[in-house]
Amino acid sequence: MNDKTSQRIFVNQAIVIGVLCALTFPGCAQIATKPPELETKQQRDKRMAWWREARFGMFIHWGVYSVPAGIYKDKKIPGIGEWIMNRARIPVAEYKKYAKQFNPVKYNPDEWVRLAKEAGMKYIVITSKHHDGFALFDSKVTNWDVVDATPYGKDLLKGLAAACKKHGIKLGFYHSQAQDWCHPGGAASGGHWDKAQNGDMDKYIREIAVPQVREILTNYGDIAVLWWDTPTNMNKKRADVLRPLIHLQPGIITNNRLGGGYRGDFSTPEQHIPATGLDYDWETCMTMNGTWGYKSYDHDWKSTETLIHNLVDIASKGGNYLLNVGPTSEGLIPEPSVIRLKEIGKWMKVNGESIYGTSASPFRKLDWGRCTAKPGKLYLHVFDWPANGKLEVPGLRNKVKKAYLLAEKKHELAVTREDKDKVVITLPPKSLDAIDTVVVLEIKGKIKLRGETKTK
Ligand code: H79
Repeated sequence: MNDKTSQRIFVNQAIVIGVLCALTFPGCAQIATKPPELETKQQRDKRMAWWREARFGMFIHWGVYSVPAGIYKDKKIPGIGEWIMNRARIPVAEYKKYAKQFNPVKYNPDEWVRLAKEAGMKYIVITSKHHDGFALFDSKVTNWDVVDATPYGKDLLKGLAAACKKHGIKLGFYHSQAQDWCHPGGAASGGHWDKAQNGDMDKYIREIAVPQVREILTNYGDIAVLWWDTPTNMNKKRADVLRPLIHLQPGIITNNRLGGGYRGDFSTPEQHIPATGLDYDWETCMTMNGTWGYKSYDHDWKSTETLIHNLVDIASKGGNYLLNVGPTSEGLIPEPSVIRLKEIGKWMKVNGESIYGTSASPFRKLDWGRCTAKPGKLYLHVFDWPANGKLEVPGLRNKVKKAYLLAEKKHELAVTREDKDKVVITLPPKSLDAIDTVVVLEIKGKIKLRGETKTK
C-alpha cells in the first residue's frame, strides 16, 4: 500500500469515526471541531494554545490507597503508593474494605484550587479512577466509587469542577482505561492475582470503561484534558471504542497513553525530563517525593530549588510540567507539598513572564543556567551567578536593544559585545534570587546564533 492510499484509508476511517460519533452522541452533531486526525495545523495550534501557554499544572493522585498509605499487614510495601494493591497482591474483597476508612471530611476543593493557582499552575489533572478501579465520582455502572463505598458518600469531582470554574483553572481527568484491579476483566500489569479479577476485557471496556469515560466527560462541565493511563492489554479494537468519546468535549486535549496506535496530542515522559526536549508537544509528570498516591512514611521531598529548576529546564525545552500532590484520606494535601507550592508561587509571581507562553531555548547549552524565549525576547535563567559578575551569552549575533533583571525592570544592565559571537552582560554583584534570577534581553529581529542553531 503506498502512502497516498494509506492516507486516504486513514482519512476515510476518521470520517467514519466522526459520523459514528455524531450518531452515537447526538449532542456531538453540532460540534464544529474536527476530529484531531483531520485538523489543519492552524486548528491544532488553536486547540493547543492554552496548554502551550500554561506550562505548569497540578496532578492529583487520590483514592482508597491513601488509607493503607504504603503499609499492608504492618509491612512497608516498596514502590509507588497507588500500586499497593498490586505490589502486595491484596485480594479484591480485602482491598475494598479500605474504602470504609476513606472519609475525607477535611477535603476543601476551593483551597486546593487556590493553592494550585497560588503556585502559578494553570490546570489540574485529577485521578477520576486509578488502576484500583475506585471512582472518585458517582458512577452509575459500579458501586466501587466514593458515593457507594465510603462513609463520605459524596462525589469528589463535583466540588473540584466548581472550584476550578470559579478560579479560572482548567480541569482535566486522569482515567485508567485498561487496568482495573477490582472490576472483572480489567487488565493488571503482571497478571491477575485474585480470581475475582478474571473476566472478559472487551466486556470490561464496553460496560465499565466506556460508560465511566462518558460520565466524566458529561457531568462535570468543561473538561480540558483527558489523561489516559496505561495501555496495558489495549489493542486497536478496544481503543476504537473509547476514542470517539473525546468528542463529548470539543477542544479537549488527550495524551498518548490510550493505546491502539493513537498518538494523542502530547507525549508523557514520566518522572524524567528529556535531555533535549521532544519534537512533539510534551508534558513531564513528576512526583514531589517518591510516590503519586499518599504514603505516610515517604519524606523524600525534592527541594523547592529542584522543583523550580525542573520547571525552568522543562520550559527551556518547550514542555509542560505536571507536578503531583497525593492527598491523605482525610482530604489534606501534605504540608511539605503545600510549603513547596507556595515557594514556587512566590518565584512565579515575579518570574512567571519567563515561563508562560515561552518557547524553547535557541541555545544548545548554557553553563550558568537555562534560557526561554518569546518573540523579541530572551529570558536568561541564571542558576549559578557568575563570580566575576559577567554573564556570557555565547553565539548570540542579534543586536541587544536592552538588558534588565525581570524582578527590577527599570534597572538596565550594561551589555558589551566582546566579539561578533559573544555578548556579555554586566550583572549586579549578588543574585536577587538564589534559585534562579532572570535576566531579560530584548533583541532585534529573529534569533540568530553562530553556526548551528537548535530549531524548534
Ligand atoms: O499514575 C501514576 C502511576 O501509577 C502510573 N502512571 C503515573 C502517572 C503508572 N502506571 N504504570 N506505570 C506507571 C508503570 C510503572 C510501573 C511500576 Fe511497577 C509500578 C514500577 C513499579 C511499580 C509494575 C509493577 C512494574 C513493576 C512493578
